[in-house]
Amino acid sequence: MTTRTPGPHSVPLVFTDEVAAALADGEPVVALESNVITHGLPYPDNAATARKVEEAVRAGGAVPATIGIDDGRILIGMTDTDIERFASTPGIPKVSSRDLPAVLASGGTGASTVASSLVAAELAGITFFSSAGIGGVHRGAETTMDISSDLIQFTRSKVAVVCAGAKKILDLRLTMEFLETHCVPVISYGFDDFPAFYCRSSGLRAPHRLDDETQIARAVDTHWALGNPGGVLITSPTREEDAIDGDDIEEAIAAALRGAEADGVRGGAVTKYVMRAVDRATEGRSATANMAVLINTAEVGGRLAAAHARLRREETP
Ligand code: PSU
Ligand code: MN
Repeated sequence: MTTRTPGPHSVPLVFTDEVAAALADGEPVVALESNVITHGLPYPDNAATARKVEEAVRAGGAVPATIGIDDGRILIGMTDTDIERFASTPGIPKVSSRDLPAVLASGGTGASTVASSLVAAELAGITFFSSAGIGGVHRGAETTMDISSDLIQFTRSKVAVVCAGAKKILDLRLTMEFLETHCVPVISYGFDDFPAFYCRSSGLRAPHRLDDETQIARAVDTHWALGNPGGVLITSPTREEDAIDGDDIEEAIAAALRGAEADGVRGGAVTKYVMRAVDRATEGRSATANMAVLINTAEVGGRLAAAHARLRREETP
C-alpha cells in the first residue's frame, strides 16, 4: 500500500502497490465503482462478481482499481480483503461526489458511485473508468428533478467512461438530451444504438459510432486537446447471448416504479428498490444478465484503456 497525502488539507489516497506501479509506468488502469458491490447484488454474489469484473479488466489488458472510501481515505484499488469486507458488511452507505467532503472529513467509510469514482480517478491520475450502468435522468424527473450526479460529473472529471448505457428504469431519452446539452461526447463502440444495460438497445440511436479502438482513444485525447473539461462517454452493448429483450421487462419496470411510488420510496433509494423488484419479477433472469453485462463492460473497458495507453506511448516522443 502506498499512501499519498499531498498536503495538510488534501485528500488522502491509498493506492495498492499494483495500481501505484502501473500508473508510474504509464500502464493502463481502469477505475471501478464499489456501489455496485454494496448495493447492486446480494452477498456473496456481489463479492464473486466484483472479483470477476476485476479479472475481466485484466483480460482486456489493464489493471483494475476498485474505488472506495475507507476511514476517511479514498482507496485507489482494493485488495481481496477490502472487496470481501465491502461485500459482506451491511449498511455501508452509498457515497456520491457531493457526499465526499463530509464523509472524508469525518473519517467515514462508503461505497463509491460512478460520480465519486470519477472524482477519485482524476485525483489518482487514472484516465479510464468502467461501469455497466451509469446513473441518468429518472422517469418523472420533470416533477421530481431526480437527475443523477453522475451526469454532472461527466462534465467535470477528465476521465473516459466505458459503460453499457443505463438501465431502462431511467428516462433514457432525457438522459441523452442532458448529455447532449452539456456537451458530453457519447461514442458508441461498434454498435449503432445507445445500449440499455442488459438490453442491447435503448431504441435510441447513438450520436457517434466508432469501430476502431485506436480512433476511440484518439477521440478521448482530442476532447481534452480541444480544451474541454470533463470526460467522454463510450458505450458498448452486452453480448447478444446475454441480453434481455427490452419489451419483456418494460411491464416489470412500470410495476416496480408504481410500487416505489406507493411505498413512498424517494431519491437515491429508488434505483435499488426498482432493480430488486425487476429481478424478482423476472425470476432472477435479470440478475444473471446483470452479472454478464458487468463483466463484459469491464473487459471492453480494459481493452479501450490498453489501446489508449498504447496510443499515448506511440505519440510521446
Ligand atoms: N445505474 C444502474 N445501476 C446502478 C447504478 C446506476 O443501472 O446500480 C448505481 C451506480 O453506482 C450509479 C448510481 O453511480 O447508482 C447512481 O445513483 P443516483 O441516481 O442516486 O445518482
Ligand atoms: Mn438522485
